[in-house]
Amino acid sequence: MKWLITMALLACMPAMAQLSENFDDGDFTFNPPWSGDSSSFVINNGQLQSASITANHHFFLSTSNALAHAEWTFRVKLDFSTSSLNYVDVYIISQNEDLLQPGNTGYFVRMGNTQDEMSLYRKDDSGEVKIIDGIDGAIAGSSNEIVVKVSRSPANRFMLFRDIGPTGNFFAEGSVEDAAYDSTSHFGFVVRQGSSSFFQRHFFDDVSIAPFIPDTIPPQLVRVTPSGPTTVDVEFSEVVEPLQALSPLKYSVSGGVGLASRVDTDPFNPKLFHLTFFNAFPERVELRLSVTGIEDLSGNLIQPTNHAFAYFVPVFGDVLIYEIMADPTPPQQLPDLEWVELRNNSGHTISLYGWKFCKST
Ligand SMILES: [Ca+2]
Ligand SMILES: [Ca+2]
Ligand SMILES: [Ca+2]
Ligand SMILES: [Ca+2]
Repeated sequence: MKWLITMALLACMPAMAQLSENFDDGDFTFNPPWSGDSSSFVINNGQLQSASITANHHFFLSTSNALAHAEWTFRVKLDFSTSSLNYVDVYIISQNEDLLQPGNTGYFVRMGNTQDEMSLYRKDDSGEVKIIDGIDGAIAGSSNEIVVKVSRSPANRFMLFRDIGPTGNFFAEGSVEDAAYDSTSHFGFVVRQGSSSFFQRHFFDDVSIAPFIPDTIPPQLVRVTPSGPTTVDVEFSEVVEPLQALSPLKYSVSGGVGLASRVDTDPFNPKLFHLTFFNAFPERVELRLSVTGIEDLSGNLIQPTNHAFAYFVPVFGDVLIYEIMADPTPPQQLPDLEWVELRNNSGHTISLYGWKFCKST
């Protein structure tokens, strides 16, 4: 009887299992099963690869998924220059197993088109609508490997991120609220290819669909490093609202320095910003950088915070060579290494970036 009740309870539970697929078993027909234009795909070296050799072809593969508020991540390699006739659509939400059914509804990430961008679209019965317009030229290379992350909160806020390279750093493409389609039956890939130079050049891997986990942790300042008499680099613990972070009014320095005059993004690290101040930093003085009014992408506001730093150009005597260990095979209880011990005599943090240890004669 207990067994019957357990079975009945299990049958009532919604199918909310998460999906994790790396194609490493070499078979997309089971565990989990993917279906659609099966003859137009193969698994090559643990990746799903397009296999169609038909010009002007539009083809798809999809798998079952019931999570419509989730975090989706997947890896895509487009081994060609994208264009208006050569792109992929990754359906994160689809009401149909057949992603290309004309009346299908849902949401997809389009990678490529005339703008060589990565954007989020809503697919309505009547057509498609771009709802997050990604930065133009983001995937303008002749071979593009991208990890894509999309999340949708219970309040229907979509966020789209890209990591090109990949480098391990996700850049935000944007966010939008859209509640049109609240359920899903499938996830999948659509390839649109033009001429033969685009055949078999689409690769997909490392798909994960996991329940949405809300971000309730405010951003923090993790690093403040002076880079010159009026410039300092500031790094946050996570990606923050770019419009807020790019406002010089959000940053001020004690000791009479005052507000920043400009803020620049970093091309490689979305958490890093380069600040310039109107006034020079007094040398060898502990200053405090205050940051206010900056939120993470979920709207959590940074706590009132300040971070100490000191700017100065080291002079003779600030850094001392304290010990030289020149024995490559030490007698006992020491690692089999040679080293030089430096002592910072300045009372302030000194970056050794760019320093060299050399002999003058
Ligand atoms: Ca499989
Ligand atoms: Ca794989
Ligand atoms: Ca764009
Ligand atoms: Ca956060």
